[in-house]
Amino acid sequence: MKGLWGRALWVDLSRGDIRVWEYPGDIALDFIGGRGFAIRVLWDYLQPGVDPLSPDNILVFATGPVTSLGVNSGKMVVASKSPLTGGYGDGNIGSHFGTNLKKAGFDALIVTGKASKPSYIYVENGKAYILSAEALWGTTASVCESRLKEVHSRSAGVICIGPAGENLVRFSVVISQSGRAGGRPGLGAVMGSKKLKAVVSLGDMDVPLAEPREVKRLLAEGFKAVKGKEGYSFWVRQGTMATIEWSQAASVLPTYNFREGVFEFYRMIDGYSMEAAKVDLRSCPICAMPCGNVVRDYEGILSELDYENVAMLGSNIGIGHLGYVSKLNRLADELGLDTISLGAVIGFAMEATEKKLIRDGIEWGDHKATETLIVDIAYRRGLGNILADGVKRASEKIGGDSRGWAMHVKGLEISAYDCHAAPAMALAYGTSPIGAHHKDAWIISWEVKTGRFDYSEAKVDKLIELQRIRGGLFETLVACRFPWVELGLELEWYPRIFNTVTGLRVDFNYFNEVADRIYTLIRAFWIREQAGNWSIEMDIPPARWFKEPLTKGPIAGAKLDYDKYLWMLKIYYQKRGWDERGVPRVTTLRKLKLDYIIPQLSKYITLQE
Ligand code: PTT
Ligand code: SF4
Repeated sequence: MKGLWGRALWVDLSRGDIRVWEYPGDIALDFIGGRGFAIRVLWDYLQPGVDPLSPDNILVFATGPVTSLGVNSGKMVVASKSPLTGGYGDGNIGSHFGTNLKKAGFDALIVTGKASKPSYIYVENGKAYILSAEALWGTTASVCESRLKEVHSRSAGVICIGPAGENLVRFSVVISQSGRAGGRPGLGAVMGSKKLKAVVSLGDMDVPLAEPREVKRLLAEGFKAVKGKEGYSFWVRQGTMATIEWSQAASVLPTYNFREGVFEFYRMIDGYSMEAAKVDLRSCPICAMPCGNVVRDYEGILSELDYENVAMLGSNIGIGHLGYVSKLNRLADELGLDTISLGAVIGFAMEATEKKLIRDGIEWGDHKATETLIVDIAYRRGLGNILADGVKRASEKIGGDSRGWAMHVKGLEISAYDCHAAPAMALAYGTSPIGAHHKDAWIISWEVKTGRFDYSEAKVDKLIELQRIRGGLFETLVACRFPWVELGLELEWYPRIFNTVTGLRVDFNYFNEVADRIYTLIRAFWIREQAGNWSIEMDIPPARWFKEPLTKGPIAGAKLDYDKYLWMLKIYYQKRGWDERGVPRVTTLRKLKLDYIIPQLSKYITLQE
């Protein structure tokens, strides 16, 4: 397939071995790239049941056929077995590392083993090296990146971990460009466990394209279309930060550990407050609609804000001051912690303090104590050490009734949308392939518009449609979904660019089938890695949303209905061709050309026809 090199770099850090893998063409045809490539590699090559923090875990950085070409295609997928959830974990990060890796002649970098001392991998035009990172170990993300750029080139792309990844915090992320983060399910810790401080790339090779002139024309057309969209100027003013105001109006802004959906001080942290403080606008590489809003925190230091970061480190923990929130966000970026999980574990600790389940805890809204706690999490000290393992494990240690308000699904903390009155969004969290993340189906905006209190088959259909587009198309191409989601770039543009890049002639049926194959293989991976201990409970959000109604705002009294949620979940399984336990059926595996996994999957669970 054109648009891909058909080559990946395979680096074994234990043996110091680097080899070029010319991977079989059917991987590209059946899985395209990005997330598809990653799950195929993990299923085929990961030894079942490995400890995610052991040398045997596999870490994949994967681009796709459109990565590095233009119109928001400076993205890549990072994936591994997650130390937070024990299942499949991935993230999507905008970084010059991805574009340079592709231009260096590789579609992906696969890392196994563990280095004997801190190391980093440097890739440049067809070659790769394992180099010492002893002088970088212990540095924060921005210091690490700038030192590596001084050594290699200002144009080099760098992805690195901060102290949290080194200390194996289970929700540590990988960081790039000081404000791009990826791999919520602890992929920073996977790097740390391999003593891999960073990956660096530099490349200037052009990947062969099927119709180069038409690609150029379409990219120019897409670029112009994005710039001409009605919402463009507001988007570059506020980006994802506009969502604070929307979430408050819709009563879905996570507040006080997802007890409520409205926050009394939301105005102090919304998009307009951000605009007043904004000093810069950054972006991922080759972006047509930049959204990296940079402000100064209360100490005058730069911090790049997004909706999720501000909601989880603001309203969810009772902090209504943008300068304070910005400092917490900056700490997360420097230390390499996922802001969503961080806000969730801190909110959990504040509620546990209020309920006297922990002594010497932390009060709601105490920003100074929160700063200290964040550093303690990154360095695994005291209460921070308990929280560093994520909210699920923390609730198992703390006990009481905390399981019901430990806000996660499958071990991944819930991102910033409250679901007391959003059953389809709750189902999106329940069935997301990495745990409770919104990226595969941000169905909540459609749901609030079309009837938020309904439980219906139409909602399940919409959910699957979104999962196919967002979790399939965008995660395999690999490109930022915002031109389509936020500005309404026509979805049809994507198959057009894909066809001219690759030389294939496909339509949405092809992309939907690839997406379904990926979803089903990821599900099989979860079941295999749980050694068959799979249950429908894994797809159910926390009890809080079913048992404790909202007490504030225009929809006070709202809560989810458990039986109706289960009803929608069962319909979801049927539509995916999975049985009533959520396990893929043999017929589905065959239909999706996944026959070859049947013998192995059957060892872990009885498969139904
Ligand atoms: C993403 C998750 C998100 S989703 C946010 S804000 W968002 C948080 N950002 C963090 C951060 O910042 N620092 C930090 N230390 N932790 C953070 N954790 C949270 O991580 C991101 C954008 C955003 S901003 C979103 S929605 C879109 N996500 C895309 C996606 O998933 N796929 C895709 N094809 N396109 C996307 N475009 C948008 O990209 P994860 P980024 Mg991120 C500082 O990685 O693991 O997927 O978690 O990648 O380059 O920062 O861009 O309101
Ligand atoms: Fe990155 Fe935002 Fe541009 Fe998407 S819209 S590529 S997240 S800067």
